[in-house]
Amino acid sequence: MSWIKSIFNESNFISYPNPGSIVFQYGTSGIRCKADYLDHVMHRMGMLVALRSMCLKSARVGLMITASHNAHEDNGVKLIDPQGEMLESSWEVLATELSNAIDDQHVSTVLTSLVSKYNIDSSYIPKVYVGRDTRYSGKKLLDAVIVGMKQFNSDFEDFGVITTPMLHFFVRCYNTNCLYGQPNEQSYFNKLTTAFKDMRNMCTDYKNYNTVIEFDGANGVGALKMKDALSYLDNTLIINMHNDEVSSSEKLNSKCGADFVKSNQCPPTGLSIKPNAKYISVDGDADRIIYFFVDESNKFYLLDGDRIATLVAGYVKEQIIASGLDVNIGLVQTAYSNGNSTNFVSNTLKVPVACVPTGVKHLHHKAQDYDIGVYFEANGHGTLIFKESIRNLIRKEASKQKDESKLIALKKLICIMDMTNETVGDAYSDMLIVETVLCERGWSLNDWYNTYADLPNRLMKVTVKDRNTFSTGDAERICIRPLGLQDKINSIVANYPMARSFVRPSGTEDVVRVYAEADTQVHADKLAVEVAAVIYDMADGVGKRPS
Ligand code: 16G
Ligand code: ZN
Repeated sequence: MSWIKSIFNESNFISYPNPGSIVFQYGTSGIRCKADYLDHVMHRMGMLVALRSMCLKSARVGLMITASHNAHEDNGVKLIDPQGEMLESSWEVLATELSNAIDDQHVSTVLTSLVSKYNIDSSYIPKVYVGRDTRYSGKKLLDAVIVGMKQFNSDFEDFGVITTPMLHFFVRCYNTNCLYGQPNEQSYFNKLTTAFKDMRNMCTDYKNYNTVIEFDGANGVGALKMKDALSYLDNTLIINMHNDEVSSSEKLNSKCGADFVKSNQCPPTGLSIKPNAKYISVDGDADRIIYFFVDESNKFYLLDGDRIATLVAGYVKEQIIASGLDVNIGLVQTAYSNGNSTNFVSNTLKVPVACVPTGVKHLHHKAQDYDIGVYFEANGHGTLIFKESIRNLIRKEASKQKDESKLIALKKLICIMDMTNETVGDAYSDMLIVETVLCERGWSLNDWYNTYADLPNRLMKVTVKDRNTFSTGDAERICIRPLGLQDKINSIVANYPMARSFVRPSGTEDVVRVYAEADTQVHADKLAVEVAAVIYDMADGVGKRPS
């Protein structure tokens, strides 16, 4: 009998039956659905994460329980690979298969074939870090994960309630022998915030820059951890907390947080809006961040992931030039990035831009092609990554550089590196970087907003009978199936100036998404509706026809 089968035959094996009412899919953001359906999924993910570690010869891996910006009734799970990156794709397929397996017999068959495929040796001790967001359901789901991990005698550490990016950071710390930092909250805040304060000390003239931030914590873990961060920041930033009620679970992401503000293009509820004040919203697990402000006439201005990317890429490029190093930088976006941000990056910043399909792992992967890769989704999820050799080069040059201005640029690059969580998008780290660049430039949010003008745009959803009949190509910019749809989109787009539109099946909701941009808001709105109506007609639309 295989060693896997014998685990299932032990008298103390605890069974978590699959009620069979839902089909699960491990997508770009793991598995997510109503928390009530997740017990058996969590138990199986506990076993899978243990095997992932064993397969990697006891490297430390991570498991995060979160449903990010989803409503409070939902929950989910995401696995983290040893360098703090997303789980390898071939294992995503296994996670899907395991979650849908009908009974223990089926689970043990899937695990047995996994063990033989990867030749996993039972003598490796699995090592896992686990964490969860503030959702009420998290604790119970964690218990199921622990049962699964214990069945494989895992050595695990539970970090309790933490942000998703913190867990990614801790996993990398462990596997780099702590070269990246210590795997604990204190070291995380110390590393990032010390670099931020060092850089702040180099800034002599703040001009229009304002240190006061109105912080929308989405009533989630981002608010909790920002409170912890305050003692490290030593008043370098004045952070006024809003939407920080983590004890009332149903308030999580409710009419607040980064996803709400970005999707609805309006301020969150739960805070008063003062003209020209600086607002930040994060999402329910604090891996996304967006900025916004309103002017005296109450007009709303959003500074999203595209804006953060251009701000950061432009600044880092300047420092590279000033340092005299021969280092390349590139920016990675998705089709959702505003056309004018892409033009600005290529034509004004003269930084190469790549476009990849939606989902952080695609952006992260592409960013690795550059010495320094900056990637952001328009929704505010992103970071920058440095090649190991470039990180070492910058530090080495700084240790021997005699030229004062080159040395300053190198020191600034080191600070930026040290305040970056390179493993994944991180609202806290991203905030420190944005605040640094704004301070260095002496900019208000209005100054930042005026760097270029966004093209008016509109997002829509269409519900169809089966969104799996849709497939896309060219980084989601072309719709391949249903056949003939792209031709129709092209002819509609041709009627509007500066227009662009694309459609893709959502990975997280049962809908097809439509993006449209054009010279005016009226045109963008009309374009979106026309494209949505064509989808509805060609793909068995459900509910009301878009109008
Ligand atoms: C997930 C992705 C996010 C992406 C979004 C798209 C990660 C960690 N998260 O939240 O990057 O923008 O899905 O959702 O990869 P959609 O497929 O429903 O449009
Ligand atoms: Zn998130």
